[in-house]
Amino acid sequence: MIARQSSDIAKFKEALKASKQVVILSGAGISAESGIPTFRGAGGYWRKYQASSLATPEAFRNNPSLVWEFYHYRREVAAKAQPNLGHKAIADYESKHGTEKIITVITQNVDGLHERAGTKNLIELHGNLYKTRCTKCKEVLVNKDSPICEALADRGAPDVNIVGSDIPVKSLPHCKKPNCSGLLRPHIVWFGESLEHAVLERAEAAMATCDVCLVVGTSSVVYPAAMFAPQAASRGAIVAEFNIEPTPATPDFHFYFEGPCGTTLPEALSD
Ligand code: BJW
Ligand code: ZN
Repeated sequence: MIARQSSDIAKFKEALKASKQVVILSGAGISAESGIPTFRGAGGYWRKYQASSLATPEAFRNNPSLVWEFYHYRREVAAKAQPNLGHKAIADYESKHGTEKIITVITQNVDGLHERAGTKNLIELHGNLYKTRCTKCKEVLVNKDSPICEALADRGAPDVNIVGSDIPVKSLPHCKKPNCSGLLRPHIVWFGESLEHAVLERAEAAMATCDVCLVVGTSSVVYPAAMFAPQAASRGAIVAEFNIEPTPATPDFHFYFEGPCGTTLPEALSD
C-alpha cells in the first residue's frame, strides 16, 4: 500500500520525463471507447454465456462450433472498430520518445488495436483474434479472413435467444498443411492455460527494469498480468493507473487518474 497516492498530472509528467524505461500495461478498458465490450460487467456476455465460460479449453473440446461462433463474432466486431484516442496517444508517445527511452506496451487485449494505432514494441500477452493455432501440428498463422470459413458466414450473432451451435467440425477452420488437416483454434490464452513462455519472459523482463509503468483499463484480477504492476511498484518503480473506477490494485500505486483513458492518456502522455 502506497502511503500517499496522488492524482497530480504535473507530478506524473515530471516522473515520466525523467524516466528511461516505460511500460504501458493495458486491458480491455482501453478498447471500450472503440466499442469493444470489456470482460467484466454488463458487456461481458455473448448470448447467455459469460465470456469467461467460453474462453476455456473445455468449452472448445465440448463445443468447438459454439466457441468458433463466439470468436468469429469478436473478430468481425474488432475488425470494424477503430483505434481510439487512448491507443493513438500511446503510439504517438512511442514514435516521439522511442529513441530516447525504451517504451514497451504489454497488452492483455487480443483485438489488435494497439498495432493498428501504430504501436511497434508490443507484447500481446493473451494472443490475438487474428491468429490461429493448429490443434494437431501447433502451427500459428496470421489469418484475417472474413469470414474465417464459409460455415461461419452469418453466424455468431449475440442474440440471447439463439440456443446451441451445430456447425459440423469438418466445416470449421482446418489446417491447410498437407498431411495435417488438424482443427484450428484461436491463438488465444484461455483460462487455465499457461501463457507462452517466450512472451511471458519478454513481459517480465520489461516489467523488471521499467522505472515508470502506466496501468490502463484493466481490472487487475487476471493472473499473471494482475501482479506485474504491483510487483513493479513494490521494487520502487513509479506506477500510475488510468481507469474509470478503482480496482483491487489501486492502493498499490503512486498515481491514480480516474476517467476514460481516451481523455486521460492524451493529457498524461503529451509534452
Ligand atoms: C476503462 C474504460 C475506459 C472501462 N477507460 N478504463 C493466481 C491466483 C488465482 C488464480 C490464478 C492465479 N494464477 C493463475 C490463475 C488462474 C487464472 C486467473 O487469473 N484467474 C482469475 C480470474 C482469478 N489465470 C489463468 O488461467 C492464466 N493462466 C495461467 O496463469 O496459467 C498458469 C496457471 C493456471 C492456473 C492456476 C495457476 C497457474 C491465463 C489467463 C488468460 C486470460 N484470458 C482472458 C480471455 C482471453 C480470451 C478472449 O479474449 O476471448 O483474457 S480472460 C480475460 O481477462 C481476457 C483479458 O485479457 C483478461 C483481463 O481482463 P481486463 O483486460 O482487465 O478486462 P476487464 O473487463 O476485467 O476490465 C476492464 C477494466 O477497464 C475495468 O477495470 C474498467 O473499469 C476499465 N474501463 N472502460 C479506462 N474508457
Ligand atoms: Zn496443422
